[in-house]
Amino acid sequence: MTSTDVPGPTAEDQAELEAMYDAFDAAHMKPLWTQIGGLMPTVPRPDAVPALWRWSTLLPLAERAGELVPVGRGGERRAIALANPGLGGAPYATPTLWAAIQYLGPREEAPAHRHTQSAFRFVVDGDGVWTNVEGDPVAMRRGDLLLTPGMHFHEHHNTSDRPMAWIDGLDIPLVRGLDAGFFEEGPEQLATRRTPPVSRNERLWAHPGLTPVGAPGTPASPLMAYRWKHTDAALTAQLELEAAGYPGVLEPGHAVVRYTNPATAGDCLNTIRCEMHRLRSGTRTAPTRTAGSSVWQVFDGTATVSIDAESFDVGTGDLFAVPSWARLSIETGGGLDAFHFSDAPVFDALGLARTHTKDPA
Ligand code: GTQ
Ligand code: FE2
Repeated sequence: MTSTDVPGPTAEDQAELEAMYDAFDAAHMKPLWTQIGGLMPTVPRPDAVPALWRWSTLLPLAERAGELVPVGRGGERRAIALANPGLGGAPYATPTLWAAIQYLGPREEAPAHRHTQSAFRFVVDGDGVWTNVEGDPVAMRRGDLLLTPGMHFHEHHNTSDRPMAWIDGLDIPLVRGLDAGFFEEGPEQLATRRTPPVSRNERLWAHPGLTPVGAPGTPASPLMAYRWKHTDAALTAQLELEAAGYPGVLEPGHAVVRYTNPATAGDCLNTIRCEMHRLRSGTRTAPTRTAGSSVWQVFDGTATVSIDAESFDVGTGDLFAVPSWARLSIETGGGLDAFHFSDAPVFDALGLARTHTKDPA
């Protein structure tokens, strides 16, 4: 008997199958075999798409919110999230990362609170705001990365007569997906309006290679501020060494520093990796795919960014999202400094980290 002679399902068989699927539905059960392609794809198939937000769009809208919307208890922060168009209207830049522009007018204050979500601020321009982290006043200035690890009380206050805007990065979608969110309001009064030039945590922890003996180490960084002066010097030195013929740079013309916990050399936050990239003028990075999603903000310079089939021309302040396993390449004519944050620590911790670099085409 050949296979063409195998009798097909009878009407009776069909009716039994349909009854079984109806019974699955009624019992809240789902068979794997009808959806395996969507559940277990051969490579990640993110809903998030390559997306671009221009600073020239974000900043005027944040200024408008500054005119129309007060900051205070309840809303907590005047932060406006970047919503990836692939994520169905959710206020998420990627499935794991929140990215927002936050704005404080002259003399404004954002009240104290703490939460299990980890946070950082990155300042593309301006100064005048202080963030008190556990009562320790930390100045926010151009090029600085400021941390608020999970469950640290924090409040922000603008001591100047000028407004200030910056970006926030948090693991809000990850923590939401894990149902791990806890949130507490802090005191109504600011912990302090003091504005010391150097925060207590920097006085303890901001000395390269020197660990304060007796100070408690923590999984997230005990250092809350990474100053542009240091970041810039590290990148400058890497590229100078490369130019002098010494090894140690990631790829030709591409220097990267990672913001780390000085007590462990691990990532500065438990769930978010932060890095600053510098591309020498005329550099193009090798096209790379990485499991895990990320967001970039141009700090200085211009570039053309290719993410899968998309291509964006970007300049200072512009942000773009890179979905998991999207092919990324960055090309700059005049040179580029770009801040990058990702969910890489989560992928590392769970054994999910993968990366693939192709030869430049
Ligand atoms: O500054 O404390 O963009 O709690 C989102 C949640 C900022 C903050 C955000 C927050 C904050
Ligand atoms: Fe917060």
